[in-house]
Amino acid sequence: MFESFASDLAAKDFNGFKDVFMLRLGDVDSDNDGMDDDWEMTCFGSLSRDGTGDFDGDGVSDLAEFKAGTNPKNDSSILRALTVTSLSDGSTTVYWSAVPGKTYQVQYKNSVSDANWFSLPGTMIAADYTAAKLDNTAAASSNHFYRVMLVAP
Ligand SMILES: [Ca+2]
Ligand SMILES: [Ca+2]
Ligand SMILES: [Ca+2]
Repeated sequence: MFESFASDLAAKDFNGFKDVFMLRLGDVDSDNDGMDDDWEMTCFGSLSRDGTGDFDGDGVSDLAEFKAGTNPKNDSSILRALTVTSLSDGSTTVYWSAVPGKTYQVQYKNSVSDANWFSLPGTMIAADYTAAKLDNTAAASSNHFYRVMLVAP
């Protein structure tokens, strides 16, 4: 935000009073590929990548890394489940690599062949580079398969 007496910043602004202008520096996506220009310039030095490529070859597209907040030039920087721990009372905790401030949803299914995923109640906002979610629904005897999803802001 800034104030200016300039008469050439907005059309027909001839009254001589100062006006308040808002300039948006971030979140500009001039090539409409879903990735902010600032981020593309910082990571790749140009806007030439369209998001479908996988610069670092970690299996996650540049666009998906932008959304996840991971580093598209580092193949160890990806969203992934890290470990699952189960206690004897049947409660299970899923840990994953996270980016602070991003929101995640953990889902599970009882068999790999099941068609549908079920969401554990509640999303969570990561406070650190590792996030964890407790699953009280997992009975000690059953299998649960997990996935961690990024929730769009
Ligand atoms: Ca862009
Ligand atoms: Ca990648
Ligand atoms: Ca990466």
